This record gives sequence, C-alpha cells and structure tokens, in this order.
Amino acid sequence: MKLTIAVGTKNWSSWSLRGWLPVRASGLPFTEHYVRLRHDDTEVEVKKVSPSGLVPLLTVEDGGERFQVWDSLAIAEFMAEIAPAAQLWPENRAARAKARAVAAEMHSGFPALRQQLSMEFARHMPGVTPNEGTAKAIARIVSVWEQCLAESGGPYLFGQTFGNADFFYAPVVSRFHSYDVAMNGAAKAYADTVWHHPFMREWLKASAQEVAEGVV
Ligand SMILES: N[C@@H](CCC(=O)N[C@@H](CS)C(=O)NCC(=O)O)C(=O)O
Repeated sequence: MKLTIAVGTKNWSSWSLRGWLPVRASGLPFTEHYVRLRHDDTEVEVKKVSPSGLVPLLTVEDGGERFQVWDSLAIAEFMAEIAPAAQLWPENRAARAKARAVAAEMHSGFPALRQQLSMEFARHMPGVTPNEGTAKAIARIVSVWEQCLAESGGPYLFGQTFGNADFFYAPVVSRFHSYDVAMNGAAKAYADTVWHHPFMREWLKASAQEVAEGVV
C-alpha cells in the first residue's frame, strides 16, 4: 500500500498537523506532498491534488485501487482501521466512544480560539488577551483534558498511547505554547508531554525552517 499525505505550510496548517499525526503514528511508510499556503499559487497547487481545495488529503494506492481520503477526521479513522497495532483509538469501547467525541468536539468547535489564536507553530506570540469566546474555549478544553487524564491516568488523554484524540488537540497545545496560555497541574503536564513528543519535534523542525526561510 502506498500512502501520500498532502499537507500545507507546517507553521500555519493546524488541520494538516491533525491529519499528518495519525499517518506518522501508524508506523507505515508514507510520502508527503507539500503545498505552500497563503501564496499566489496556493489555490492552483492545492486544487491539483485536492478536489475540496483543502489540505490535508491522503491518497491511497493499493494494488489496482487508488482513492483519496480528505478531511483530517476521516484520515484519523482510516489510519486506525489499517494500522490497528498503533492503537490510534483506545481498545475499550466506552473509552473509544469518548475519544471520538473528544476529537469530534475539536473538529467541529472552538471557532473563537482558532480565529484569535491562529497556529504559529514555531513562533512565540506573547501579549494576546483572550476574548470572551477564546477564554470559554480554553476553559472547556482544559476541563476536557483534566477529566480524560483523571480517568485514564495519563500521560496522554486515553492512557499510554499518543493517539487520535491527542492529535486533534496537538495544534491547541502549540497555540497554548505560542500564546503563553497559563495552565497548571495535569493540563500543564499533558501539554508539555505532547509539545515534546518526537512527532511534534519533527513538525517543529520543519516549521522553524519555514520561518528561517521567510516563507511564513
Ligand atoms: N475540515 C477540514 C479542514 C481543512 C482545512 O480547512 N484546511 C486548510 C489549511 S489548515 C486549507 O487547506 N486551506 C486552504 C488555503 O489556505 O488555501 C479537515 O479537517 O481536514
């Protein structure tokens, strides 16, 4: 099986990070197709690979079959299906249902936080005061993290494995880091653990290179 994931500019593209993490964590070989966002040729270049005009998008070639999986949550589900050993969703049915709800809440919510604290993976952007919507989103996210960690015992939301539910909050961890969002206790320990995970370090290295090259 050949897997190709199209991703956008890594410093900015939170959705790309959400789609890339399950592919990276699957342990399966894959290649990346990189598209530069917010550039003159972005629309044309994204449309060449993605009919929706959005990234991430996963192209699967398997024998004579070739198909595309667009949307980060669909990619997370597909990777869990083809790489069961990676345990991208928890094994326990109730925990798995909850992990899906946690990921879906991020996937469909928190617009104020996304807008005000846009992802700047490799940048430190202190001095932003969260507006009312962003403050509510931060409080809700921290409470979801605290509840999951208390139930699972951590260090990740559903226990020992850095999995799909964590991947959906990985861009939030980056935002909290960039904008100095204050946390303490279990939520802070969780954010630190995710921020220092080797996959996040890989994404940081690429994002920092984009900053150094002046493309973001
Ligand atoms: N719901 C989609 C959202 C994907 C999305 O909005 N991607 C943005 C990048 S983060 C995009 O491709 N924007 C096109 C552009 O910036 O031109 C998903 O989960 O994959």
